Amino acid sequence: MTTLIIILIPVFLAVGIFYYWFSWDIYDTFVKRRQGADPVCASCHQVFEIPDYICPQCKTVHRDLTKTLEHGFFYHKCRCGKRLPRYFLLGRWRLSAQCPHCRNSLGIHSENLSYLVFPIVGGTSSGKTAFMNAMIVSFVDEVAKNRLILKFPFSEDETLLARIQEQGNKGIPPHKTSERNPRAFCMHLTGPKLKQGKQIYLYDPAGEVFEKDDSLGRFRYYDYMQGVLLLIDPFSIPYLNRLLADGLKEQEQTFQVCREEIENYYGRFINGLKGISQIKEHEIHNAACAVVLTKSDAFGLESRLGEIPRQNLMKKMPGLSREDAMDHLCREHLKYWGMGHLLELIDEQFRVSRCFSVSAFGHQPAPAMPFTPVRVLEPFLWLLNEASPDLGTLLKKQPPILEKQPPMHRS
Ligand SMILES: Nc1nc2c(ncn2[C@@H]2O[C@H](COP(=O)(O)OP(=O)(O)OP(=O)(O)O)[C@@H](O)[C@H]2O)c(=O)[nH]1
Ligand SMILES: [Mg+2]
Ligand SMILES: [Zn+2]
Ligand SMILES: [Zn+2]
Repeated sequence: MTTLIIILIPVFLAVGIFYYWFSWDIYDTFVKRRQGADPVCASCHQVFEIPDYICPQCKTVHRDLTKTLEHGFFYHKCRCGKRLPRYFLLGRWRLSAQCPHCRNSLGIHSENLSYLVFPIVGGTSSGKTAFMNAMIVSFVDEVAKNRLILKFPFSEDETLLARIQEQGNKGIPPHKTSERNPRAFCMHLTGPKLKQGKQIYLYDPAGEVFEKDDSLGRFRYYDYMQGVLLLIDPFSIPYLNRLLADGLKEQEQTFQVCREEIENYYGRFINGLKGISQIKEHEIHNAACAVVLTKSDAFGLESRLGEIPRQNLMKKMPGLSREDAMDHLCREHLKYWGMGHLLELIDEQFRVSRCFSVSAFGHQPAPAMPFTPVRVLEPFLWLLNEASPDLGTLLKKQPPILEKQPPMHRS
């Protein structure tokens, strides 16, 4: 009896270890642990452990391919006869994959991938779409300089980029966004110096969703985002809005100002965030918050929040980096304009925050005058660095380009 037990123990152990290594846990062991996050659907925003895989021969959808063992141990035999690899190491990642919830394609589905998710938050006409468009166009150029390989997992995003570039060259402002719960704009980055692929998701909903208390509960990506781009239209800040009332009235046909006060939509955003991510009342959210003051070309704002005042401040305070100097300038102005309390809230509620000033157009839009975006990459590169320091370091290696002062407009 004792001899039998002595023989059986190693047999059980061997079977256990064998099962562990060759069961679906291998996914965790070799890939998921490296990846650090579950796949995310760009369309319905759900997170899931394993996508559905599609047979390349008969297009049958296979759920839980990695878990079902009855049709084979290493390969799953499809009803058409095709053998589908069950394990990452056997090439499962080459199969087309789709979201198990909404069945939309996952586009590029390499299994060595991490997801960097950044929603844009801002009221109607705060400049979200103009900023996102300028940021994407500038990012594509930046990536080319850094020998990173950029792909678009979904062809519609590539088409959208071409349209944005064309409209930017003609100086045409974006249309108002109608989609309230949009799919993400996706970019996929790899490169010889990047150990792990990055899938970047940007979300730009219509500003109306921030005007109602209950609209944000559907935004599942608030739960797993690594950073947020919180947009503030400076001209919607009551102090500036009153000060420039006449000029704003005169230009209201061509220059739209966000009607919603930032403190209102920030409050709704935080409520939505708390509801979804279930963080407690005084808990700090682990994401980074980039506070972005838009439209710096308008009404002479560039002379207060632009390159020249930044350089002047850096001369006065030699220890300040370029980023710190811009943060300092923006914070001082926001406090002066009565937004000190908002800054305190942001600092309390997020792991880290930083302020930026940008112009998506570089000047007031005029026919056939191409947009010349100003500093639009700074908030994005900062967020990327906060979310993924390996990517941030690669992008930082490029020395910053000193911007030209954009043409000044009426102040
Ligand atoms: N001068 C100037 N105007 C800007 C800039 N960015 C946005 N605007 C103005 O703000 C308007 C609204 O910009 P959008 O980017 O469409 O704003 P949005 O936040 O996406 O608005 P919704 O889609 O309605 O939520 C534009 O049509 C311009 O009039 C900028 O960089 N400079
Ligand atoms: Mg928009
Ligand atoms: Zn098949
Ligand atoms: Zn989905």
